Amino acid sequence: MSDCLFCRIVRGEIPSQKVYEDEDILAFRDIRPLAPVHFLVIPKKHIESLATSTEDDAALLGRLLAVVPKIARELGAVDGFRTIINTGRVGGQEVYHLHIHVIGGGDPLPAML
Ligand code: DGP
Repeated sequence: MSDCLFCRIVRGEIPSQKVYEDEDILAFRDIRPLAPVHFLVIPKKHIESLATSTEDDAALLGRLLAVVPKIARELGAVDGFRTIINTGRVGGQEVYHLHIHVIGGGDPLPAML
């Protein structure tokens, strides 16, 4: 998936404000932040969306979530945060490379439901 936007960010072809990186995972600030802290956590491997992930991705999916609290804390989202995974057309997914939004660091967010 060489022309995928987030794959290009992983490869450093498009600049990003990285907040975490390891062998399998990259996290960087969202270009259109909805709150003082808003970053995206992505697998370096191209997975189109949560809907196309498989059982084989289970450990990686777990790790994507597991790195969230530490990064959120480091960036100042100390009173909580919201995690969102938009999936597919109905889910409002814009970029088709799986990502977790992490949003916080400001006033309490409105209830979703
Ligand atoms: P969504 O697919 O709707 O879950 O959201 C995609 C998010 O990606 C959106 O909040 C804006 C962000 N985004 C889009 N293009 C770029 C980019 O080039 N750099 C960064 N850092 N974020 C981007």
